Amino acid sequence: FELTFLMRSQELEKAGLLNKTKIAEGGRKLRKNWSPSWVVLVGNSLVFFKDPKSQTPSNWKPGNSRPESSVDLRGAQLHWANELSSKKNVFKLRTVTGNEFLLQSETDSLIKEWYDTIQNVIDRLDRE
Ligand code: I3S
Repeated sequence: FELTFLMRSQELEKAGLLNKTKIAEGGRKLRKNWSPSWVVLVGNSLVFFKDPKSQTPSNWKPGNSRPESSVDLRGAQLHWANELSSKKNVFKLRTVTGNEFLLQSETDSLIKEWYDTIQNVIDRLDRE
C-alpha cells in the first residue's frame, strides 16, 4: 500500500489533526467513536493515520507511517453537520460507497480551511 500511495501521491495539499468518527459503512449506520486522527489530503484522497502524537506537519512523509484508512473523494459529498453532534464545528463527508465520517475541530478557522480545501478537491474531480 505504501508504494502505491507514494506512486499515486501527486501533491500534498494539507495535513493536520482533526477529531474523527465513522458513522456509516456502506450505508449501514455505525456507533460513533470519536478519536483524534492525523488527516492528510493528498491527490484525490483523504488519508487517516493513527498515532497523531508522532506526527507534525514538518516531519510527515508518506512512507513514515501506515495509514489507518483512506477515502476516495471522487463523487463524495460534504456538508456542515452540527445537528449530528453536540460538538461544534462538525462536518460530514459521505463517499460514493456510502461510508460516512464526521470531522471536527475546536478551532473555527481550521475546520473552515479543511472544509473549503476538501470541497475544492471534490469540485475539481466533478469537473473532470
Ligand atoms: O450521537 P450520539 O449517539 O449522541 O453520540 C454520542 C455517543 O456516541 C457517545 O458515546 P456512547 O453513547 O456510545 O458512549 C460519545 O461519547 C459522544 O461523543 C457522542 O456524541 P457527540 O455529540 O460527541 O458527537
